[in-house]
Amino acid sequence: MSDHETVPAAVEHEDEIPPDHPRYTDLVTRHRIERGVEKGITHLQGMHAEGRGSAFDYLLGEETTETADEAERAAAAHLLSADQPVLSINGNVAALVPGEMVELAAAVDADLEINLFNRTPERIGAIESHLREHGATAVKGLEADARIPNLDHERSKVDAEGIYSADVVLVPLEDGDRAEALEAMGKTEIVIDLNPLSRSPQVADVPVVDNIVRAVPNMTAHARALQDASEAELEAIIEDFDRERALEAAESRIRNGL
Ligand code: PTJ
Repeated sequence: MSDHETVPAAVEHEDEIPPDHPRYTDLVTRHRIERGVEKGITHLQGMHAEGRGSAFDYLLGEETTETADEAERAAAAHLLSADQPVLSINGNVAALVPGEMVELAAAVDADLEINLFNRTPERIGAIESHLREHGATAVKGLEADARIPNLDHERSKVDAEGIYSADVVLVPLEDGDRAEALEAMGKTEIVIDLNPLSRSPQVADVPVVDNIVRAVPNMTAHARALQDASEAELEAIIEDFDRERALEAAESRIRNGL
């Protein structure tokens, strides 16, 4: 019997998923996305995104690789040395790691901004409440009083005091067009995406090819460890990170298991 055939048929709460199940993380992730859809947080397309991510994660060995860990440390260094860092939240991110994003924002003194591909007032409201239930005290992205240049209307909406004016942005599971448009605005972009061939990690200053459920807590751990680092130390970590090598290493792991 394969691992997939041992999946419990119906799970009401994620506590019912046995932690010793070989597919535990994948089951929890799927469950959170399903609940996210039910609560109006996650778009139905988020299920497709999750399925794609899950397949890449399987091929990556469902672990944080050495180069992903280096990327997560470089991401923490960028966020700590930023003037105005912003962490972007979409429907998948809110369903999968709401509390973890709040913790990362606190560790690097960043703002949280809801930034949706399929933007509706109902989803914005549901995600805001969800983030507040997980400890957020301030959430941007409700006003959307600025526009990212060269993107069509709904997808371009951001806060003037948030992503629009940020110098460093973390955009997990981001749409390729928007990642390119943010890059064209001159922002330092950190992208979390399990597909190294996707346009978003391809244009990122720091592509993090890892599952967001592992990547975000690990970035927070790095940020806490670097809390007292000097600007020069942070700069050295940023300079040492090689984005091309990180993308190549992830692709090689997926294609060849190396
Ligand atoms: O909530 P919205 O309206 O903003 O929409 C969000 C989605 C994710 C539906 C939207 O941005 C979208 O359609 O994204 P894509 O183009 O499907 O890209 C999502 C990327 O995230 C894909 O490359 C997946 O491989 C990757 N991905 C999915 N799940 C994870 C992931 N990467 C890291 N961790 C995951 N758990």
